[in-house]
Amino acid sequence: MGYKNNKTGYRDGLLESRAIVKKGDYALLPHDGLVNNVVPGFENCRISILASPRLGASFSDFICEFLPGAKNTLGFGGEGIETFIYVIEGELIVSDGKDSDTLTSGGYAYYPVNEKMYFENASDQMTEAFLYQRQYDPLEGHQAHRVIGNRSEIEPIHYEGMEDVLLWDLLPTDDLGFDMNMHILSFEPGGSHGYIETHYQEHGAYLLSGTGVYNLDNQWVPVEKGDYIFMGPYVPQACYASGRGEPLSYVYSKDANRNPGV
Ligand code: UGY
Ligand code: MN
Repeated sequence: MGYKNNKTGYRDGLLESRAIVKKGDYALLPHDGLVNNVVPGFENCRISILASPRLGASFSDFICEFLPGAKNTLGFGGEGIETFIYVIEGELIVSDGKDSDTLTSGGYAYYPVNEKMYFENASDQMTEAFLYQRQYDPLEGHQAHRVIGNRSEIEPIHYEGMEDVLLWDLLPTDDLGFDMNMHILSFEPGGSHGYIETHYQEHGAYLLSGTGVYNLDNQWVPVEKGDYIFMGPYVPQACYASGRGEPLSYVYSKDANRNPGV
């Protein structure tokens, strides 16, 4: 059920959901519970707000379907804000108002603080994309810069030495100008984390494919493609991939390169 698969209205059985919301700690937002929001600037789009400060996140995430002719001429991001977009499927023109890049499936763009992103879907098909925005945390003597890329151009690494778990780092990992990174983790069926992580950083993860079980604060919950997971600071986390053939993979953000302060 839900707007993402156009199954709304009367249903035969009981209302039920896999959603879990523990504000500030973690949340699982299954795809069938997402609702279509209005976000100023996004025209001809079906957009759903995922994590936000209201959930306890230091960032906001969105999943957006840009219908043919969709655009954003108001701009996404801007003063004090850094932005990121990952195209899951379709084609999207991303620009700063002058220079533009056409992103296709697996394509992404990071714009540093104060640079607005503008969008246009000039194709005749729907484009689905995952978006992120966050207040940039500056560090004296260092600056982030614009990054345009595609997952297919990056050689993934075996995550912590495991053959069946691959990691793509979408942004530079050796530049302190970046206060966050975006990654893709992909687990073949049967693959898993090597341990249950507990760490300072937050994540917002959108599941691109597969099925599995995710450990959130030591509860194992089933997850699948199209679900969204928010993991707040220190929340215990790990997953096992299940299913047949298709890896469990997700694109996710992680704050980085800053002193937590006292
Ligand atoms: O980068 C990470 O912390 C990642 N391994 N976390 C996660 O997948 N939940
Ligand atoms: Mn983690």
